[in-house]
Amino acid sequence: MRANRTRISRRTWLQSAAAAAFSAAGCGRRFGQTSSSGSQLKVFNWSDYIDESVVPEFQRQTGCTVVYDNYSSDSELETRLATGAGSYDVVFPSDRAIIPLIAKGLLRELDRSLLPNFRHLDSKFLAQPFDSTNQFSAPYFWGTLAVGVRTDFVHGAAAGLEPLFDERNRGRITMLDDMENVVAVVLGHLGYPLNSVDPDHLKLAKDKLIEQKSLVQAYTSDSYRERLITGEAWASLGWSGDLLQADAELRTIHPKARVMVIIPGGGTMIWIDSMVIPKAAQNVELAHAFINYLLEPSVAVLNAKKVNYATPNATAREQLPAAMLADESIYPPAEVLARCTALQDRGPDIEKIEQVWRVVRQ
Ligand code: N2P
Repeated sequence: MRANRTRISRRTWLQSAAAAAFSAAGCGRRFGQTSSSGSQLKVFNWSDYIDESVVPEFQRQTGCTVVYDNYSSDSELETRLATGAGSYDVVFPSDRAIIPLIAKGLLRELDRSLLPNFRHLDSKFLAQPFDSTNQFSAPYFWGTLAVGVRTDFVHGAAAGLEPLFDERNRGRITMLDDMENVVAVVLGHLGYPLNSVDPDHLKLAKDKLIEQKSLVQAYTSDSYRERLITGEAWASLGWSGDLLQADAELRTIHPKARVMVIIPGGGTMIWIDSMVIPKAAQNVELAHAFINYLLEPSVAVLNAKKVNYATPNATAREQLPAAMLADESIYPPAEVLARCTALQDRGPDIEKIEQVWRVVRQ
C-alpha cells in the first residue's frame, strides 16, 4: 500500500501515459522546439528520485510517452549501457561513474542550445573533474552516504556507523548493496582514507564486514527506505535523501517515531548525480527536452521537496523553504563537508575492492 502511494511504479506511468496520449491524440502539442506527440522517451533513474507528478506533467506537455525504469547502483547502470540493454534516452550516473562511460564512448555530447535552463545551475557544481566542461552531463542532485536509525528501537547515543555494528541490532541492520560505497565508508569508520586501496586497510575493512555479516538483515540499495518505515529495519546505511524520505513518511504514520539521519563524523561519501544522454539514445531531441524540463526551477523545487536531496539548481534553491535549507542532513555545514570525500574512479584497482566484496557477500 505504502509503496504504491509513494513510489511511481512503471505501470502507473504507462497507464497515465496512455491516457495522456489519448487526450493529446492529434493535437501535436509542442514543447520548446519539440513536437513529440506519439514519440517515446525511455528514462532509467535511481529509485525514489523524482516527484510523482513530474513525468505525467512532462507527458501532458509534450504528448510523448515516458517509459520509466529504476536502478539502484552505478554498476547496474554501467552494465545496462555497456550491453546495450534498454537503449535509454536519459540516465543519472554518479560523478566518478561518468568517467568510464565517457571513456567507453557510451555517452552523447549535450547540445546546450536545447538546454536553456542550464543557466540555473550553480557554477559550484559545474566543471567537476569527471566532466570538466560539462560536455556530457548536467547535475541533478547531490547528497551524502549516511546512517538512518529508528530512534524508538535503537537505544543509546547513536553515533557514526556504530549502530550498524551493534549486537543489540542483530537482524535489524541493512547495508547498501554497493561495494564501492560500503567499503569506502567502513574504511572511514576505521580511520583510513575513504578511497584507500592499501591492502592492509582493505583487509581490516573486509574483516569488519565479515564480522558484521551475521547482524545484517539485508544488503539492499532501495528497500531500506520501506523497511525503516515499517520497523522491519532499525539501522540502515543509505543515501541521505532516502533516509529523510523514510523519516517524513514515518511521521505521518507514527507521530512519535523518527528516523534519525546521522552523517558519520569520521567522514563519508559525498556525491553528485548527473543527467546524461547515452550514445544509443533513440530520441535525442526529446531527451534534451526532458533534461531541460528537470532543470526548470519550478520542477527542480518540486523534486527537491519530494526527494530530500540537495539541489545544484541555484534558482530553485532560492525558492525552497528556509527550514529545508537549514536542515543539515540535506545541506551539511562546511565543517562536515570538509570531512566528506567523493569516490574516486579506482581504474584497475577496483579489482581489490571486488575481491573484498566477493568474500563478504559469498
Ligand atoms: C536515490 C538514490 C540516489 C543516490 N534513491 C545515489 N547517488
